[in-house]
Amino acid sequence: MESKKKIFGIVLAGGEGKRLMPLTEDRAKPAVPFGGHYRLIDFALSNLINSGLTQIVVLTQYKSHSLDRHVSQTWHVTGGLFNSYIASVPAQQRLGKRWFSGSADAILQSLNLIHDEKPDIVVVVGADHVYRMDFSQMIAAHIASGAQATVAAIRQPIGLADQFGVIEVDAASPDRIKDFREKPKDAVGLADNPEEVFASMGNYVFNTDALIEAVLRDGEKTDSSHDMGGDIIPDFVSRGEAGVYDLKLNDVPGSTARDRDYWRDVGTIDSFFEAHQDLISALPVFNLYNQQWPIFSQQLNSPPAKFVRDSRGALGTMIDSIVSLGSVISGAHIERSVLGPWAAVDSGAEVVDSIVFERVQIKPGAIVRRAILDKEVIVEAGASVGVDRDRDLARGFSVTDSGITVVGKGVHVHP
Ligand code: ADQ
Repeated sequence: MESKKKIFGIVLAGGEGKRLMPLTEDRAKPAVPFGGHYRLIDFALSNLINSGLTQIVVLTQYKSHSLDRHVSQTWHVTGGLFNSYIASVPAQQRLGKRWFSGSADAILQSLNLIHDEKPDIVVVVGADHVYRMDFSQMIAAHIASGAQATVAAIRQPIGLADQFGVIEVDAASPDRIKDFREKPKDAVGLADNPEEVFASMGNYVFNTDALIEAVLRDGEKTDSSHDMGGDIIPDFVSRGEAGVYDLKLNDVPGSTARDRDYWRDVGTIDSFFEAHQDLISALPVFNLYNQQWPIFSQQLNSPPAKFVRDSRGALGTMIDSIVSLGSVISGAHIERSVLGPWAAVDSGAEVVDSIVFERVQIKPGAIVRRAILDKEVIVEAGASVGVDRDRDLARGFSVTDSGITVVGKGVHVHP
């Protein structure tokens, strides 16, 4: 980390996450549980803390209660560092009685936080991705390049181009952005691989004055959607001031050949599901056990997970799965699944290819396959989820085209 530069972190956490419904029914997308006891925002915050940032604000607005609680309970900076904090800042309505209209407006409405700290550099990151990244390396590259704004980027399949900001670079100066288009429908693939595009990760490094000027300029525009990717970055590109930082260059301590460059946008139920699959094999694609770059989260004051025979002495089995603290699995079969805290899975029940959140109960003989069960769902004895698509739909559960059933918070599933 450039020790002489003062760095300020902003986490954009106001996203609604409509495509993750019903998991975002009453929580903001960054507060959606992930990988057992984590929340999505823990990945961005862990990366910033591990990168050495000590002043970080989390801008929230949409259904922010559970997010604010998570940030304040989990992310209080300890260790006596002078003026270190991670603060959750709900929409302040400083510029009139309105919510943030877009991510750039969220920064505009929060400029007082930047003015208070007078940083040299502001790092702005999204809150809904699963990845490891050392921002100190990106900041060093930003400073060396002389750009006013630097966008982190990664190669993605061209079929996903309409979900991302797509970056074009000049072969002559590969760390400069020549063209940037937000979510184009007609993206052209890269010269060396037409099946891929260079996509913005939604993480940016700015020189402070340039960021302030850009959001003020944008705030004046009546034809802007006040979006970082849609408006602010294209503005820097049009001025020839935008650089790009390839995640490939990022060497996170303790990362393996498998999970170097790992980055998943978990914006849909399918991608959320797949990212969980990346955690659970013996050689995981994303390694939660890298102690040199820990992913922090709330440390639950809970008993350990326990696996026991059922009351009649029948054995259970568990393979390729994650089970969180407080869970009790008795005589059940768990396979390729992720169980959140305080899961209770009873005799003869089967949980396969599934994700269950906190305090889910799966009673004797119940079957859960290719399903996501939100907090406090109870699957009654002998009931099934994810076995009969039409029946799941008829019971009001959502089922994706790929056949993943999602059961909302607190629902009781009957046989
Ligand atoms: P999207 O994720 O579609 O694309 P957006 O919906 O603005 O863009 O969300 C970006 C981040 O800002 C998220 O973390 C979200 O929670 C947060 N956010 C959104 N609106 C907000 C608001 N009003 N207040 C506070 N926070 C808000 C972005 C970029 C693309 C890039 C993808 C990568 O625009 O260029 O490719 O991220 O996933």
